[in-house]
Parts: sequence; C-alpha cells; structure tokens
Amino acid sequence: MKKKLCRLCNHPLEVMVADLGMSPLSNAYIRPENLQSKENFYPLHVYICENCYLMQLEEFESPDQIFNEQYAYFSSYSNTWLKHSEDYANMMINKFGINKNSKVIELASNDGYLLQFFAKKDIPVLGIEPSANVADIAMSKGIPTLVEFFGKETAKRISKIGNKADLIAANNVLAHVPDLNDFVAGIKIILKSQGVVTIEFPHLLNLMKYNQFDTIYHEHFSYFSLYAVKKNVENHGLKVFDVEELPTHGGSLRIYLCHDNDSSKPVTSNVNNLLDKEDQAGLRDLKTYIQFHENIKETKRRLLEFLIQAKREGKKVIGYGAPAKGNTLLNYCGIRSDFIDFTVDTIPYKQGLYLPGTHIPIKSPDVIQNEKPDYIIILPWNFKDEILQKISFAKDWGCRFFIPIPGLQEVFI
Ligand code: DWN
Repeated sequence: MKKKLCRLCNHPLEVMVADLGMSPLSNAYIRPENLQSKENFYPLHVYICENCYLMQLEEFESPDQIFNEQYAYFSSYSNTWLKHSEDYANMMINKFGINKNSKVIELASNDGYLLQFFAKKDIPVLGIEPSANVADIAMSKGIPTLVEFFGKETAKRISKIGNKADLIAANNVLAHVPDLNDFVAGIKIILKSQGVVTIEFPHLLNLMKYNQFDTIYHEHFSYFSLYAVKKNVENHGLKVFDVEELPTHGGSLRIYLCHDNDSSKPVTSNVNNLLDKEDQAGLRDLKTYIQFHENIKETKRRLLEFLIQAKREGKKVIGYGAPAKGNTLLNYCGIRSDFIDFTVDTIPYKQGLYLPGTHIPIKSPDVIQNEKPDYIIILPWNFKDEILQKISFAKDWGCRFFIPIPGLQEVFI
C-alpha cells in the first residue's frame, strides 16, 4: 500500500485520529433517476501529522471530480453568510484603503457572494472559481470570473497580464486544496508588494472542542490550526501579521498575510496569543486527538438513542438543511429515512434530490406547514439562529427543534 505522507510537510502520516467508516462524497446529491445506481463510498479516515500537526484526509477523489459543473454549494443562500461577507468587504476597504485604483482577487469566488460588495463600489475585482455552475451565476452578476483551479500555473499566467492583487481573499477554500504548497506559492506570485491576503478557515481548535466531526468530509482535505497554516505560508515567503477569531462555520480564523519583507505591516500580539491558546488546548499533543474519537462515538450513540425512542413513540422527525456536513453525520450514524422522513433546503438545486448514501429526500421548506413534524433536526447547526427564525411557525403545533453537534440538544426560539 502507498506510504502516506503529510500533504504539507511530507512527514510519514501514521496517526489515525478517527475512523468515520466509508462515506460518499458529501456534495454528491442524487437525482431520482439514479437512486438505483452504484454509489462510490470512500474511507473517511482522519490523520494527524506528528511533525506539523496538520489534520488531514487522504485524497480519494481529485478536486476536478468534486468541484465540477454539478457542484451543489451556493454561498448566497444564507443571509448570515452574506452579511458576514458584506461586513468583510467594508472592513477591508476601510482598513487597507482599497479603492477604485485597487484590484481584489477572490480564490474560490463561488457565485459572487463576496466580490459583489467590492464591485458595487466600482472596485476592480476578479473571481477564480473552478465550478462552472456557480461561476456562471457570478458572471451573470457582472463579476469577471476565471473558471479554473488556482495554483502556481494560474498565478503566473494572470500576473503576466497585470492581474496582481492589492487584496486577495481566500475564504473557506484552503481546506479544499490538496496541494497546499502549490496554492500558497500562487498567492505569493499574484500579491502586489504591499498587498494583503486574508484567509478564513474553520479553526481546528473549535472542531476538537465542540466535536464538529461532521465538518470532516472528502472535499475538506485538511483541517487547520494557526500553527500549521503559519508553517505553510512562511515556507513561501509570506508572513502572518494578524489573526482574528470569527463565529462563522462553528468558529473560524481569519489570518492576515503579506510578503515577509513588507515592513509596513508589523506582526501583532494576536498571533502569538492565538498560538498559545492552541497549545493550551493541546493541539500539539497527540492525546488530545485520541479523546476526539471517543467523543465522536458518544455523539453517535446519543443521536441514535434519541431517534430510536422518538420513532418508538411514533414521532414524525424531519431534517432542516441538506448541508455537506449533514451527510458525514447521517452516513456515519447510519441514519436513513427510517429515522428521518425527509429534509428540506432553500437551495432550489438541491430540492427534489436525495442525500448521498442515505437517500433521504430533500424537499422545499414549504412542505413543513402541511407535514407538521413533531421534531426538526437542524443539520447546518452553524446557521441555527437564522433557521430557527424561519421555522418558528412550527411551534404552533408543538414542534420541537434540535441540533446534533456538539451533541444532540434541544434548541429554543
Ligand atoms: O466548506 C464548505 C462550507 C463552508 O460550506 C463547503 N465545502 C460546502 C459547504 O458546507 P455545508 O454544505 O456543510 O455548508 P453550510 O453553509 O452549513 O450548508 C447550509 C445548507 O443549509 C445549505 O444547503 C443551505 C441550507 N440552508 C437552508 O436551507 N436554509 C441554509 C440556511 C441558512 C437556511 O436558512
């Protein structure tokens, strides 16, 4: 069997921290006509590198198989996320003097959810997005978009035609990049001498602390601490000069990078403070990761106990949301439509499809009123507040609401 090596530092990868069984690709939603067809399941085994402490998966499907013209994630279907993106744009404009003479490039620009807020202020933008379906939506909004993966080769080509950036945004993309070194080397190439890069990613510290194992799926090749990302970017002539903790996606980091010879951006104390916080949380102690697997198994037991009892009591249980994370959870726990009748989702593309592996149907939220479920399990728990507002009407018939992570718990409006 091929020797496993860390995708960041090439150290032998020998410590498995969790075995989530065999799982389908988390965004491989199934069309009705394909329900009887073969489905690909891959090992969902989580490793930690003992040298750089990058948590990671092996690559079973290449990014072009995942982020294709059928990719089912559209960033603009969450008001919470759109507000976060608009706030980011306004903060960058004010903090770094981004203006009409600047250039903003977003890596993995999806459907233009972020760049639209710069473009509205006549700031030149360029999106780079490999999934043609979401890129088409961005271009329909007037966002110039290259439909391709980003890396050194793309960077060299676009920088030759003058596309260097004053601001590079790379939000929730780093986890999707199998070749981290090629990606970061590309950032170095297209960054203007005094430019700024911001990278946002779910923080490994929260994944471990709040048991967010459902965010582990094959399109997330890596799971980051500041420690690991800092090693990665410093290998490519960039430096982390600031870092912020964000509430998004269960708790993320936003790191600020510049060229390592850019003396106009001194490193703030936030960087070392956060590294210390990670050390105190045991992120560089292998014992921390062994407990993680035990927590995952207990979460599965609690959710199954709840559902077994609910079904024995004749309760109608549905899901809300058809997120990628929900597919890891449901496949790992073996939860199919014998426990959850169906789920609903506001993304039109997903309605009428079925969840991969479990074949739970995805419907429009409009059916809730007629179906009158007894329990609704909110699968995208990271949008709990926004979703509870939308389903508050279900309280009229005594419906109760739950989230599955960090462990099954009832939530209230
Ligand atoms: O990294 C990724 C994260 C950032 O987003 C991508 N790989 C894919 C995606 O993961 P996810 O699908 O688990 O993300 P979300 O954003 O938690 O998924 C939310 C799902 O819930 C979407 O399918 C939309 C749906 N939704 C809804 O139906 N009604 C969301 C909200 C807020 C709603 O009100």
